[in-house]
Amino acid sequence: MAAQAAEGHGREVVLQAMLAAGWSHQVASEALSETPPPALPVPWPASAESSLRLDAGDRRVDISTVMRGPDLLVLENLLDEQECLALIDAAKPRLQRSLTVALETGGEELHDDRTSDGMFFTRGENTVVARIEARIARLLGWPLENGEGLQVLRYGPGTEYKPHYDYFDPFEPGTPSILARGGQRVATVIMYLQEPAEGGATVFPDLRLQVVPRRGSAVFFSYGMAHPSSQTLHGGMPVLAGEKWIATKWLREREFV
Ligand code: PD2
Ligand code: ZN
Repeated sequence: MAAQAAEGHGREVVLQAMLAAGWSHQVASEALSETPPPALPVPWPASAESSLRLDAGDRRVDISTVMRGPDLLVLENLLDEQECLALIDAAKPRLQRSLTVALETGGEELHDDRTSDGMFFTRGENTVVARIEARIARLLGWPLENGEGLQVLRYGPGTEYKPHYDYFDPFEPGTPSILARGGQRVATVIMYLQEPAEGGATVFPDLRLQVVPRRGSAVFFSYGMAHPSSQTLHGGMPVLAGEKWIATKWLREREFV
């Protein structure tokens, strides 16, 4: 059942198979939502638990916080100020009200849970984007090709991103078409390009953790299981004053096409 779900079969298909095998409807649907899919390999820098800094190729990145289970790092100086400003400048003319993935169809839709403006760069779109992507790949030991294009978001006062999981729900009917482009998401890197005057922390409610959105720093976390037991529920708290800008890199199991 979990294997079928991981392959992206719709919940309905798996449910029908269980009913045909003699499960009662109630027991089958409860089991479906409770069974975690198999754990996937995830990125993790080998020396993260012993080093103060990580080699990211063209620079050394400072580690300020390490968590295991769920696996999470807070990184300082992942980006320099010029890189943050360059991403903001290049993104600004292309911002649109953010869409979220519509899991029922695999398309995108406007959603009140996410009130920021955003855009996507394609992978390697300009020299700054390419440099940052190479840095993340080196730092995490995860193939550059497995990354989605960088997303940039701008949050003005009063805007937020309500808590959610970044993986795709294996039982939603739109998931198979999303997974066809590189498999599941297995990790997220949220980079802070501009800090707001007030508010805007990234919150992990299950961990009772808030990461302060400091320019140039980042939070990395992984989720080998596309299931709430990953404890990777996270959200962007409302910005109370000023503007918060972030860039997000989502990493897939395989090459993202
Ligand atoms: O802006 C954030 O703090 C935030 C919170 C939750 C960003 C994302 N998720 C994301 O880009 O997935
Ligand atoms: Zn997120």
